[in-house]
Amino acid sequence: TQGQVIKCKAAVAWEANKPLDICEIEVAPPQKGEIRVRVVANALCHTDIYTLDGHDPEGLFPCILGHEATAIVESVGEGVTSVQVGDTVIPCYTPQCMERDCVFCMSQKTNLCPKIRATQGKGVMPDGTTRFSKDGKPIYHFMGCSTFSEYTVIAEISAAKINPSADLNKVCMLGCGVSTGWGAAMVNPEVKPGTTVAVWGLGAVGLSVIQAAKLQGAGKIYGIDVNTDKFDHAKKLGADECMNPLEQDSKDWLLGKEKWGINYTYDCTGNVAVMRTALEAAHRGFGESCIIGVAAAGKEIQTRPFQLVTGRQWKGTAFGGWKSREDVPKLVNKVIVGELNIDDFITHTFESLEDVNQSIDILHSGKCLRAVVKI
Ligand code: NAD
Ligand code: AHE
Ligand code: ZN
Repeated sequence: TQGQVIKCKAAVAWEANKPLDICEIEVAPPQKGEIRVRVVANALCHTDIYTLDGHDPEGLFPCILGHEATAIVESVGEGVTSVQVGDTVIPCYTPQCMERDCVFCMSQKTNLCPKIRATQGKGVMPDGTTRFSKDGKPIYHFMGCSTFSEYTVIAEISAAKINPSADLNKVCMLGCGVSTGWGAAMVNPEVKPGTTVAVWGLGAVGLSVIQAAKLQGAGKIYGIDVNTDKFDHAKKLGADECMNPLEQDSKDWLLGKEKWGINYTYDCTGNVAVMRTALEAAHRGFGESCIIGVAAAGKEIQTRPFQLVTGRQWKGTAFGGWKSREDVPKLVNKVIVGELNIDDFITHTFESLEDVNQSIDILHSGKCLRAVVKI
């Protein structure tokens, strides 16, 4: 199939707020600096459904969603040297070009390589065109991954080559949610031993923040969610206490326990009112509040500047600060040796791409952390 168009099954989002259409599409061969991969497994992230629900200002239709996957390289385009046919990879929506003139890749302060960000946000490959079509009609890419498809094309710089002995039906989650949560407690901010942590939103992202904060030696961890079904998961992964903000104001509750506030607070909901609360519950003088959640189009954050004047720091993270091609393989190895555990995040498994709409319904229902679909 190398150099040929592949016909395969994909789940196409023709428009917002409609079920995905499982149909046959064409996937063009990889061009210069690109690779074509066969997707093995895909976990569903809240950001996929946020885009499908029409909340993403960058959302484009028709598109192929999906960005938490494992895959095997089927063919490579001109000039590709870092991966070969047959390699196992995790497509990463944050690439790492590693070029000496990339100030972001050369900096230890950030993972935000901008090399292909502009075209990625427009749903196309770096040359401005798409590799997907159906009956000649172009279909957009999504987040540089589009892994709700048997085959997809990604940039070489988006491919983290991983140990092929990993359980590919599990480590797909390291393509986004779980890596993000871990990084938000291990990298930026780096939770220090004995400190306090509060997390709003106990989905896979918030729970992985809790898991990593516990491993970092946090002294006290608070979990907050409107869905009380999530509390058992949170306690298992390290939360000391959980509360429902529909019953009591979460800031009042936290400040009643920790007089000057919480050392590290995290929004893992995407709700801008929660982001404000998380900032204002952070410790006077030096508390750090990290935005992980993705807010809907048109939403903005607000607070009194006094909250910052009095020493709280408002920050955010993309992909937990991990430099994708360098760090994701290391995270996979830590999972393989049992140093990091991802099993608790998989609540549902589906045997075929045909089931992808069921995985969406289940994540919407609040009963799911991660649903893995075998592609
Ligand atoms: P999820 O839907 O599985 O979990 C979200 C949780 O938030 C749910 O348990 C829900 O009940 C809870 N919640 C919703 N509104 C709430 C409120 N007002 N107060 C308290 N809890 C509330 O989502 P997820 O996959 O864990 O993702 C979480 C967020 O992180 C999403 O916004 C997602 O788009 C974003 N995200 C960001 C990054 C990044 O790199 N910054 C990476 C992955 C996901
Ligand atoms: N398209 C949205 C932005 C969405 C967003 O912030 N995405 C997160 C990752 S969510 C993963 O599930 C992110 O890391 N963004 C950095 C980037 O470069 O996209 C919008 O508001 O336009
Ligand atoms: Zn995601």
